[in-house]
Amino acid sequence: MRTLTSVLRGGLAVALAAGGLAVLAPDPARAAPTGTGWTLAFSDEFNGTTVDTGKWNYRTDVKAYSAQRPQNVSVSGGAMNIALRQESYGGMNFTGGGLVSKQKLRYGYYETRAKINDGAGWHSAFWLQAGDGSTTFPADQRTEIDVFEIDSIKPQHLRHNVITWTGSGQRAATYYTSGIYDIGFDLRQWHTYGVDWDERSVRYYVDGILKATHPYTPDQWTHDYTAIWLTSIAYGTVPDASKLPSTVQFDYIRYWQKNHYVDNDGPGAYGYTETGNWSTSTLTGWTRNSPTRYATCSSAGSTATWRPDLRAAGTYEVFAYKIVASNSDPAQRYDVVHDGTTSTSTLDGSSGTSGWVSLGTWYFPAGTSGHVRTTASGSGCARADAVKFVRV
Ligand SMILES: [Ca+2]
Ligand SMILES: [Ca+2]
Repeated sequence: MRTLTSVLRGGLAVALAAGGLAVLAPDPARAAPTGTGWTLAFSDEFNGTTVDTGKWNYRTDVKAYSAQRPQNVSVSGGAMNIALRQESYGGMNFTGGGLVSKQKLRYGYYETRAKINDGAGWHSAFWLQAGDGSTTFPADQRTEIDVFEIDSIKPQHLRHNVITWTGSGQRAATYYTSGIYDIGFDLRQWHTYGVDWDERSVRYYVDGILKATHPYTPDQWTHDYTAIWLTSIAYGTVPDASKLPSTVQFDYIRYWQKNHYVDNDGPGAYGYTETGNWSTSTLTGWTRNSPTRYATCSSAGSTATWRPDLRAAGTYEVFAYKIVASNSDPAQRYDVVHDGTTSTSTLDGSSGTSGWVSLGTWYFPAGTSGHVRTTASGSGCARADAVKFVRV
């Protein structure tokens, strides 16, 4: 068997076996993203022999010039491979495919290493959005972050975007794009694509180099949870059938988390509990689509507790989201428990501006021992929304 071995940047050996698919050598040590405090929280190295259907849905929609099929997705040779075919299926003459993570994630650093096909007509992407792969227009579609979009007709060109939606294919106003640009090298070779997404901005990296930055200002300020999409479809121009079948490959997907949020709804609400009497308020908090809560006014002692599961020990600055109203508790107590010690502060909810308020910076062990508890003073309406632990 003819085997061609070459060494790419980073020292990763690649053997190209007869038959065309690159067979990757064992991955080098995982490099964490720039800066401190990152913890790997989700990954698939695609080093097995089957798709891990515990982690992934298949993209199965019909769009543009292709239908997407699970049969086109395989894991072998150290990579996830999407076969691009000329075949009649789903009313189309071409088929593509891809994977969509079942777990929805939010802020952090996401990275893949990918290699697009040779031949015009295919749109490959590493992107973040709600959905299970059956449609790109799910009802809960809000934030779309395109870490890369590459149309194979121009294999040196790509684009990075933040697009917002109100659901089911209806666009919202916010749209940021790098525009399609020439990156100066061939994207049919392996390259690394990363995105650092936080509550204010989205930064895109190719081979570790910052290529574009966009604000993150979702129209509904939803602080969205999104799935990871690794996909390729026939799009833009009818595929060049002389180049088919072909393959798009992804070496791995890795997600690192640094900061921890606990809101009082949604997937992040795992760590939120209450005692006493609380009701849902009409006032807006950190996330417009998430409720805020208030304790029975002028009744002392109701508590709300936010308890994140910190993935890594370290120093975190702790913030509470203060909601200002004239009848809010002017002396709402906050106890932060950090490594067995309690630090107490008092916030005046009846004055100032709604927003994040720092409670202090401390060392926390990993796990769920660290937490924030607020207690109503009884002199106004204590309010509870979200807290965050920001790694410093
Ligand atoms: Ca791999
Ligand atoms: Ca909330």
